[in-house]
Amino acid sequence: MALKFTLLVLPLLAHIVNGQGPATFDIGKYGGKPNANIDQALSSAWKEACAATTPSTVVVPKGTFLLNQLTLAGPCKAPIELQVQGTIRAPSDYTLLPDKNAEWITINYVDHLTISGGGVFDGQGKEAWAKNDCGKNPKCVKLPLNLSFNFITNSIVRDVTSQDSKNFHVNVIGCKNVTFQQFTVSAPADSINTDGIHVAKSEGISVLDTVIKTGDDCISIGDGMKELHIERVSCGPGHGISVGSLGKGATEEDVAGIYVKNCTFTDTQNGIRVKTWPSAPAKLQITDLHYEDIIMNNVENPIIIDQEYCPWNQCKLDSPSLIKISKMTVNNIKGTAANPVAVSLVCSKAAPCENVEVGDVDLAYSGNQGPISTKCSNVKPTFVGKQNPPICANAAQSS
Ligand SMILES: *[C@@H]1O[C@H](CO)[C@@H](O)[C@H](O)[C@H]1NC(C)=O
Ligand SMILES: *[C@@H]1O[C@H](CO)[C@@H](O)[C@H](O)[C@H]1NC(C)=O
Ligand SMILES: CC(=O)N[C@H]1CO[C@H](CO)[C@@H](O)[C@@H]1O
Repeated sequence: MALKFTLLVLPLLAHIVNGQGPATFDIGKYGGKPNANIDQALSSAWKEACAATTPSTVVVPKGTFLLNQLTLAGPCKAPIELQVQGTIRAPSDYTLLPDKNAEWITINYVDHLTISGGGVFDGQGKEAWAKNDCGKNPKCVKLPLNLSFNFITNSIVRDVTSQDSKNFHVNVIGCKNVTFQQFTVSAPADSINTDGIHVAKSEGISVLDTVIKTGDDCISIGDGMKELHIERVSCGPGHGISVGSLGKGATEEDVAGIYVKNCTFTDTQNGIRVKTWPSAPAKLQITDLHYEDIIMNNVENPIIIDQEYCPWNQCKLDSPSLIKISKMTVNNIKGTAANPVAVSLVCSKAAPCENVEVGDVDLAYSGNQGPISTKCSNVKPTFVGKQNPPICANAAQSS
């Protein structure tokens, strides 16, 4: 222990003594005070840090700080870290956000960004959720997201919490090689549309060792997502890890390479899910989906492909989804279902699922709404290992 300590700490001290550690830009030096607004202070600290030609750290120290709305823009001249030790709090009334079409905190065009520090981004969503009827009303007021990452590359977000976002907690668009590690999302089960992490049009995103408790999808995967690795994520409450919903935009891009491994779902509406809209224009491919070593604790729909996704009767079922799902493997899924239909693979008549392989599924249903069952259409999976319950065994399967 002592030896390890010396080995680790001495070079670090030397580094700092030599003046080669990252330069620190504490918001306190820019007028940021606890319990007061820090839009200006954080913006100034970021601008100076971003202009530095050596690595820099912007520090939001311990304490609670108020932030109305901010864009932190790159490109920066050197790697930059945003260390949030305290709590950054949004106004509870979203009508106070200066730009109602923008996110609460937007980070654009930064390479080698680290967000760390153990602190909290508090979206103060309670008032906003009460007003959100976007599930039912297409003309609803669009609420701001919490943290928006656009065109961020080679970056890490670790050891911070996003709490009570007014809308999606984290939105990742146009990013490449970004890892979320020991990231926490926390919002109540009844909060509306508070997806944990939404990723789309990005490549090489990892979500590791993360706890997501929210009112909507834990992780939602939009179009154009390539190479997403989700490992050791615990999800619940929430709506599970979902690809989609996809299909509504004619220009949506393919989704490829989704790897979900060693995750736990507890009291969620879904476990692993793919959802696409019927009567919708997009013809894209969803391919290479791999799910393994997953525990389901009282999950309503542990394994679900729904190509007739149509909540609140917002669409017609008469023409099938044009999206093709292929190369999907599901392996070693254990636990309990809260609904009798534990596995539902409802693929599109227009583009049946292909190369679906299912192995070692062991799910139990302890409720009283009938025996455990599965539902399959337009899919002929291959099976390896055991299936309990038997999957696609009944006559309901069509093709
Ligand atoms: C939170 O993030 C989402 C996604 O970017 C955004 O739509 C929302 O407006 C953000 N703002 C707040 C205050 O939650
Ligand atoms: C991905 O980003 C991490 C974190 O900045 C970096 O260490 C790594 O080298 C990057 N990987 C590639 C392939 O560029
Ligand atoms: C859900 C699940 O399988 N969790 C396991 C993930 O991996 C860690 C470490 O290997 C185990 O401790 C978990 O039980």
